Amino acid sequence: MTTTPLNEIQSTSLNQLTLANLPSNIDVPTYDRTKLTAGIVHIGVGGFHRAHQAVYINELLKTPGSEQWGICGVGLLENNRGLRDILVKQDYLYSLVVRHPNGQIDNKVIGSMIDFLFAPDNKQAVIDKLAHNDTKVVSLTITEGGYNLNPITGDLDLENASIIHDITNPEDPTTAFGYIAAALQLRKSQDMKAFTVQSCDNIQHNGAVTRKMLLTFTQQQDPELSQWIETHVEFPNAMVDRITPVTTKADIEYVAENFGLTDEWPITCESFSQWVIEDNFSDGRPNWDLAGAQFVTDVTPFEKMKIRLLNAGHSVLGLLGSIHGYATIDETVSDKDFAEYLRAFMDLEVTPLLDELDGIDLEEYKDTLIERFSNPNIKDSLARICSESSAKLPKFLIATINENLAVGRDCSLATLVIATWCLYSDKQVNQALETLDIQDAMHDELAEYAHKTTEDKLAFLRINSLFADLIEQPALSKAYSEAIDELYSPTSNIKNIMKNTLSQKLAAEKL
Ligand code: CS2
Repeated sequence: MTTTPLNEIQSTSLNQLTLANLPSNIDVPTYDRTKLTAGIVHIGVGGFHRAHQAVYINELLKTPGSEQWGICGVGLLENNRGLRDILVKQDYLYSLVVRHPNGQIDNKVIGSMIDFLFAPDNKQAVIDKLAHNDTKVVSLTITEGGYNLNPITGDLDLENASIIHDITNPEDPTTAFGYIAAALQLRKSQDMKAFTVQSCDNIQHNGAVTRKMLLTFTQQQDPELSQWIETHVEFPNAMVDRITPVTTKADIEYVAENFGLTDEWPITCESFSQWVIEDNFSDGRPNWDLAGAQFVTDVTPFEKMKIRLLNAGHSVLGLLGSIHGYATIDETVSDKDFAEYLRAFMDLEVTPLLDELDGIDLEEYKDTLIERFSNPNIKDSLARICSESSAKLPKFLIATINENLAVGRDCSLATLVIATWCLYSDKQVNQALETLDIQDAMHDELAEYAHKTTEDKLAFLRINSLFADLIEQPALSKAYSEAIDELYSPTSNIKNIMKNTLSQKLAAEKL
């Protein structure tokens, strides 16, 4: 497809008025948006929310009788100001470009969001919205790091400065937990029903984790409130899935050029989408199943399968591919050495840890993952995948290493990924010495430990908050130091190291 510079394209702004004049090949909301009320308040309106939950609701709203399930977005972070301005300008509409692996493209305008509150400007407005009678579900995509979960204790990190601030200043919240607690306090004092807190993040048992974090938080703040939450608030677990790359200038240009539409923040995503939800809600819920979601009584095996295969698979490709010099997931996985390594990791180090799932053929699931990763129309950057690895890897990958070690199973493929993460955090360049774009809340600490690797091979593993006592496991520390030796050798080449690690593993499996 050719692209014309933005300033040469005649385009109209996307908003409620311009909707009527869009080309007929864009699916626009046909329901009456003025009739919608916000039964859902969503905290964390990133690309994923706009490609996933908001799209399910957009579908559902086509069914009459669903008008109470509009979405009010909430941005807690200062850097959400720009998003708020764009959404307000566009009447909370945005375009969704769904790119299939075969090149087919579905274009939609999503209309399920009807309001957006930017918390730094008016905290009370957010608390009041959460406490509003219409609000039945408060959903979250606050990223893995947003839960302030200490991966070692499995509990809320009570040393985190924002958490300490929010516990001691209930009237001046800054975190999701602070806002939710303030709103539930208001509802409790007014004898109102509780809302459901629904996590949509990639955390195993995301509902149970959210519950535990909020109960610990409120126990410190107000034990009576904590008791009330324990009795009245439901936290359904859910598995969420749709690959949603970061929006690029090319995505904005695509929308302008093909639809004559200025959308300052369109969303591009893959065609695959899945949402498996436990059906526990405090005060009603949308019939998401009418829009393609699945309700189950226990989501645990679905979550584990997805996080340990898809998300961990992404991290495997992300870290190894970054050192090689690749920029995107599709580029990395279309290299057969990377595809083979990934498949062996999935088959030999993850699959033995997964439970049988009714109606799911794991072999087929893994084949589909590789197909999805290979989608040449989804340019999912390795920088996005590797961002916040310190919040992701404990759940995606280190958990797998621990479970394998506990039963004496080799996990050299995952171990090489951890050693590569050390090299990545230490040198911060790829094999061609090009600088890597690294975003991580623990960036400085990761670099500080990684920098000590030449004098102490195991230095990186001494980051206790990530690895706990992994270093004490002889099988692990042996495989890790061998990987470090290879990665730090002057002639090191990541593909050769991957090939050696894999062939040694396969040879050992045959013995
Ligand atoms: C990715 C996920 O952040 C990551 O590392 O693995 O964002 C992934 O694309 C989604 O979970 C797909 O559902």
